[in-house]
Amino acid sequence: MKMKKFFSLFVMILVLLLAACAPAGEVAVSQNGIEIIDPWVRAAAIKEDMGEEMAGGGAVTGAFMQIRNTTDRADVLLSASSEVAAEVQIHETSMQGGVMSMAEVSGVEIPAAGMAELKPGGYHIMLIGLTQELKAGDTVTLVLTFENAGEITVQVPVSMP
Ligand SMILES: [Cu+2]
Repeated sequence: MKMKKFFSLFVMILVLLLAACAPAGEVAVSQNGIEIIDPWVRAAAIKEDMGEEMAGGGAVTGAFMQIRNTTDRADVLLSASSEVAAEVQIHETSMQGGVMSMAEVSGVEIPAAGMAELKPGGYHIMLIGLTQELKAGDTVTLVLTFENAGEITVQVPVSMP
């Protein structure tokens, strides 16, 4: 009786542990061994009083996601593109002398059987020169180019931070 109770407690803990290890996010795309998990783009307005020049070149936003590499060799996110932005760059945010700044990087490595996280304050995909307003509930098509996995197209929901 006592032993059975102990065993059921053990099973319960095991189930809890396994649940904790499972990926929390939702896989949006799985292709060539790469999984794109929980992608989102930050909503962004294009102010009309910016004028035509600013509306084309001034509005920016960021795209964020987790990238899982299920293969046994490292891959690199090299670039991205989207029809809603004139230019798309991969950026890394860092603190320099107490000031937050960001710079373009040549790529983000996703380790073999590992993950990379693109999140506010870290690596992110920068959409520069938005061609349209991005409202929560919209969907943006993003094409990601990986060194090994090639091009992966992902539909990214727009949301407020
Ligand atoms: Cu940036």
